[in-house]
Amino acid sequence: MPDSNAIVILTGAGISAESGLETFRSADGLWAQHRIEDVCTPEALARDPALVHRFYDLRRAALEGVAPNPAHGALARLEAQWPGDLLIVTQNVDDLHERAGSRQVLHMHGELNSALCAACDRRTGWTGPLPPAVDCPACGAPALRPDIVFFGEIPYQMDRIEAALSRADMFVSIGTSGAVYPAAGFVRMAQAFGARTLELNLETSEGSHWFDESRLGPASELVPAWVEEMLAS
Ligand code: BV8
Repeated sequence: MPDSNAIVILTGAGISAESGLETFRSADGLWAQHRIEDVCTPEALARDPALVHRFYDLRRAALEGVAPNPAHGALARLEAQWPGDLLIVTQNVDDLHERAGSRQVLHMHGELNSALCAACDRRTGWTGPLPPAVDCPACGAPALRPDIVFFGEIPYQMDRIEAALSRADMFVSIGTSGAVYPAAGFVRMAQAFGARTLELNLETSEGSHWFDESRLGPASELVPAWVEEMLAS
C-alpha cells in the first residue's frame, strides 16, 4: 500500500552524463568501446583480470576529474526538505549523489570507490588503482576485485529495493535506457503496488511506454524543475 509521501528514485548513467562521465549505450559510449563480455562478466574477470581491473581503474580515476551537476544537487535538496521517505536506487557506480549531499543512496550495481573480497565477501573503501590479487585487509586472501555487479551476478539489496517499491507513492526514473534488468522492471513493480510513475530522460527509453508520464530533456534542467514542483506542492 503506498505511503502518502514515499518516493523511490531510480537513476542511471544519464544523470551523470552532464558531469562528464560516459554513459553505456550512446554511439560512443562505454559499450561501444568495450564488449560487455570482456569487461563486465564473471567469466571476463576470470579470463583476463588485468583487463577488467584496468577498465574499472580508468573509470575510478575519471571520478577525480568530475563533479555533481544540478540534477544531483536537486535530488539532495529534495531529500533534505521532503517530509516523507525518499530513497535513491542508483545503477551508477560513481559517487556523485553522495558528493552532492544525498544520504539515502543504494548502489544496486556496486561502487567504484569500493573493493570486494572474492574470498570473504567483505568490502573495503578503495581509491586509486586496484591491481589483481591484492590482499584482503580482512581475511588476507589475495582476492580483492572491483565491487561491481557484473552481468549474470545478483544486484545488491534487492529485498530492500522491493520493500521500498511496495511502499512508494511515487516512482521516478532518471537517465536510464531501461535496458538492464531487474532495474528496468522496477517501474512495473511500483505501478503494481499503486505508485504514480514519472520518467525524466534525454530521449525515449525502452521503458517509456510503462510510465504514467515521460518528460524528455537533459537531467540538469528536468530534475531541478521537477524538484521545485514537488517542494511547492
Ligand atoms: C541479474 C556494472 C539475476 C557497473 C552493470 C534477457 C532478457 C532480460 C534480461 C536478461 C536477459 N539475459 C540476461 C539478462 C539479465 C541481465 C540483463 O538485464 N541483460 C540485458 C542487457 C538484457 N541482467 C543481469 O545480469 C543482472 N543480474 O539479472 O541477476 C537476478 C536478478 C534479480 C534477482 C535475482 C537474480 C545484473 C545487471 C548489472 C550489470 N552491471 N554495470 C558498471 O560497469 O557501471 S549494468 C550497466 O547498465 C550499468 O550498471 C548501467 O547502470 C546499466 C544500465 O545502463 P544505463 O544506466 O541506463 O545507461 P545507458 O547508457 O544504457 O542509458 C543512459 C540513458 O541516459 C539513455 O536513455 C540516455 O538517453 C539518457 N541520457 C543521456 N544523457 C542524458 C540522459 N538523460 C538525461 N540527461 C542527460 N544529459
